[in-house]
Amino acid sequence: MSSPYQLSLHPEAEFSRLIDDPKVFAIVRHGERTGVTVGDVLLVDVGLRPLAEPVLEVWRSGESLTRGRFEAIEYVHSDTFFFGVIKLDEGQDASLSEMTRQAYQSIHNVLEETGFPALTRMWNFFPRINEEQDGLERYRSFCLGRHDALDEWYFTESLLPAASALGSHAEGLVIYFFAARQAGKQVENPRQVSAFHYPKQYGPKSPSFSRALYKSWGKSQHLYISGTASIVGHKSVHVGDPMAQLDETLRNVRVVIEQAQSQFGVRCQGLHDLNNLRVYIRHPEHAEMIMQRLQVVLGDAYQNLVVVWGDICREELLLEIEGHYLE
Ligand code: 3EB
Repeated sequence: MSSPYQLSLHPEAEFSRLIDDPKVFAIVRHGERTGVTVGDVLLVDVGLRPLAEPVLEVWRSGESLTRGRFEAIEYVHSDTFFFGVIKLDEGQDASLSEMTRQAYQSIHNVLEETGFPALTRMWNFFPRINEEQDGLERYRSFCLGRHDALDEWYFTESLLPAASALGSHAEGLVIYFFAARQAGKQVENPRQVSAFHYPKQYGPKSPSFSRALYKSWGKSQHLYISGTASIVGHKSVHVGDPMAQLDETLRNVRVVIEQAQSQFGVRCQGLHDLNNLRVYIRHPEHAEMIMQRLQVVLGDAYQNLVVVWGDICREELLLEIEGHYLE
């Protein structure tokens, strides 16, 4: 079997062509607003402003697809993979942790119903991530709701998906995700304490994600690398120094790739082999120097870079990087 789906990056100007491409099943668009628009293509606006082109992440598949809605989730799936998205508006009545718990419960329900029990990759976006609300930072509140929902589910730590959780600058909780029929393989980073084992000082319930997930689709290999930051052990390092945080983050991403190579024979040879890298930057004024350095580090692969304005889940972290290897 070859890869069931592909990812490509495009400038905004190509939007109208892509939305009419019969193989495109989802477009993730960076811009000011949050929203989910349903049509032949699932259009996901995540509320992260782009700091450069390209701004469109385009998911394509040659497989025959089924589209549907379940509770608040819009989805599209083939025989082999599932893509879904949920957007919830924060009202007066439910806390962020309760909303997150509900969202993850719905995700569980739809995956149970359609027969895709293995979450592989998840993205979570919501505003004011570092703000305190009812005595708890909103990121920690999100982690609490996610943890509780996954606890009720069958989840064991070794099955946790790769994930990213970022602060957007638009209203609403948006979660989009991929799932499969069979589980992938967890990849952790020996330089970092596993996020699901972070000590209590970072919140009442630990963040439920794997550093990366390796998934084979027959002969094709995928490596999903979670949001990665300047953390060594469980501590943030290089506080106040964006360039040193960038170097440390790249070191962490490289080590995760090396782990995937040595544990599972993943053919990804390094950063330059990734199909995409998404960089989240807390302060837009840091973007230029970060991008200049990435241009040097990545060479030709710099064209696979998406750069957006987003808040990282710890106040002192200035940037975060995620990526995909899809062959
Ligand atoms: C970290 O390593 C940085 O809560 O889903 C990165 C990726 C981070 C995913 C999540 C959080 C999440 O802890 C933050």
